[in-house]
Amino acid sequence: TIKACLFDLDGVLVDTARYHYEAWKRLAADLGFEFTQTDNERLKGVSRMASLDILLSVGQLHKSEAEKQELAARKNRWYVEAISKMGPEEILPGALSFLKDCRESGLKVALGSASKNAMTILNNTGLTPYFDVIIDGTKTSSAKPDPEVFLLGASGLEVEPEHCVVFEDAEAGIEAARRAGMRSVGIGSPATLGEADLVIPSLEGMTVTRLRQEMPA
Ligand code: B16
Ligand code: MG
Repeated sequence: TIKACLFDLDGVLVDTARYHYEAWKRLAADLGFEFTQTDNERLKGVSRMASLDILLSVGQLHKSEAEKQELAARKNRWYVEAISKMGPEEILPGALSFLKDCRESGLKVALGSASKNAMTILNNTGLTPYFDVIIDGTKTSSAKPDPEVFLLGASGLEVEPEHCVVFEDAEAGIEAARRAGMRSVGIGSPATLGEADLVIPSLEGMTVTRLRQEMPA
């Protein structure tokens, strides 16, 4: 039986990937190289410092730890500036009605995001009240594919992992769910999310009834 749903934020409930991309691209331009949309795919679901390491490898640059801290902070200032202007219209199609359906159906709801900026995004879009438990990048020490973020979510909800379903757009997140002993729904393409128990293009049209029908027991 399904008793709880755990949601990733970026790419599942809101489309913040484009703000991350704009900020990383601007940082790369400051450093004198181009960072493409394709390069950016590799940053999905990855933590801020790991993202910076990938970006620097694309530019074939080596930086000291202190320089890296400064570069990450610079990118984050631009990103925070962008998300501070977000509103409820930036919630992805189907996300709000599915969250409401979960609550009305008596399922518990948690957030499991790698982002340290999750609270700003949830508050600006009005999504905060839909969550019983919020686990974000300020509460975890290991990044996805480590299962920590989802295990903390499940224990906060007091639901066993076998009764939890994770919604994720990143391969690392699907792997984290599997390692947590949870079932998963991939949001995106089966080509990258094939390891998920169910793959759907978006939350549009998703309901608790449909989830119960399509999710293997
Ligand atoms: P921040 P998620 C992740 O959020 C993003 O997908 C990833 O691109 C980002 O680098 C990471 O959060 C850290 O974000 O710099 O705001 O702490 O998909 O796990 O909700
Ligand atoms: Mg994501």
